[in-house]
Amino acid sequence: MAAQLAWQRDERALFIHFGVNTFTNREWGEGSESPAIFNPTRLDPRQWARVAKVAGFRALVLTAKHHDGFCLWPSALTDHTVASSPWRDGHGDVVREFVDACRAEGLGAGLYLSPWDRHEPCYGDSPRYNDFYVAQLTELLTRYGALNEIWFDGANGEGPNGRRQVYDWPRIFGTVRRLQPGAVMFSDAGPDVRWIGNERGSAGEPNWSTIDPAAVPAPGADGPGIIEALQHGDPAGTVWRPAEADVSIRPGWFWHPEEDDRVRGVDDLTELYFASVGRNAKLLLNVPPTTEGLLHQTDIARLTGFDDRLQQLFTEDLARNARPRWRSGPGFTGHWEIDLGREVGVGLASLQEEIEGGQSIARYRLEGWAGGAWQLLSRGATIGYRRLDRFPMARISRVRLTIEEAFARPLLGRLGLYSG
Ligand code: FUL
Repeated sequence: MAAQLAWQRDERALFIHFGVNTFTNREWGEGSESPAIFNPTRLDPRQWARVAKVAGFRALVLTAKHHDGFCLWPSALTDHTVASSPWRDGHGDVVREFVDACRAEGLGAGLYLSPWDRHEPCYGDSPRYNDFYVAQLTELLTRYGALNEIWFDGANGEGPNGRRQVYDWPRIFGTVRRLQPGAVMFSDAGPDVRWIGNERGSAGEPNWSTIDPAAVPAPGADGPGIIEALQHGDPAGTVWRPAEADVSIRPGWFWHPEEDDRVRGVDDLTELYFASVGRNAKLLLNVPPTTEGLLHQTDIARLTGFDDRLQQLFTEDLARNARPRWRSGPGFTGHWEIDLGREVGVGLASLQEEIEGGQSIARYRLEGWAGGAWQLLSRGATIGYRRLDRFPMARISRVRLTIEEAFARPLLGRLGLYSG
């Protein structure tokens, strides 16, 4: 589906965790927080979106409601919302400002609506809460124009009545598909894009964008083999469900002043990029606003430094003007060879399959022609949308990408070479 391809090509999105937890300095609210505590002094989603834009992020996802049940928009279904807060005298709508800001910067806008709700009394009374949840979702899907991602969290605790909520996922997913056909839906169980299986920003090796839908039956499902299935996908899987790696720039998801000196540095963020985007996943990096409602200066500096580093690494593609020639071997094996026309020093390769045609490469090796012989630069399993390999600098005049195993005829998207 076109939305999945566009979503993956965005490569980097910013996750924005903001809500009552920002003001209580907690990670998970109880649901009993008073809306009176929600009062950002300088809230400015334009700042979030501008920072995202200058730092090379192409979309943002906001926690419209976290597990505490507090809504960042004036939902008609509960009074546990911004309308009951002192912020903008109860006339504000963070979701509106967020979506408008994303649009103004030309970025995708996504929303997270926690299924688990520790405030709502009907939570756990399954049919009633499903109605409530779908109605809240409908507000978000119909009031704010086109959204590009809807994020369903897997955390699912017990309701006040001690019963566990049984979600009507087909109805929930169907509502999104009907009202926002251009949005991708994220959860452990897709249906469009899947969780990578950890919150460390690290994709599996191999990482297939296809998966067996029965391996992860519902969001929040746990059991043997689920994390493995999320990490690696499955070459025999019947659905296309590329992975998203969500990770925070700080130890927590929400802003905590005591973590202001524990913000990931540029090297660390660059490693995250290699471990996520460089292994066929999308990076969803969380950067939480402060009680002012602004991103912190340290986080901003790290984000722009991170983007500068990537620009620096990927400025000059040494294989830019070269044409790969394919030579097929038995079955779906074969190799592409590129004559670089001169000797260049390379230490980094970007390999891409043409994912409109799916993903088929299961094992490859990359070699460079150096001193009259082929020298191994890197080898790996899957490529998919993108695979980034770093290796000791080699001076080469030709490069050869050999497909040792594939499940269908491989289609090369791009092969980029950089000094690294
Ligand atoms: C988890 C939640 O419990 C965390 O608070 C956070 O929102 C993270 C992205 O997902 O399941």
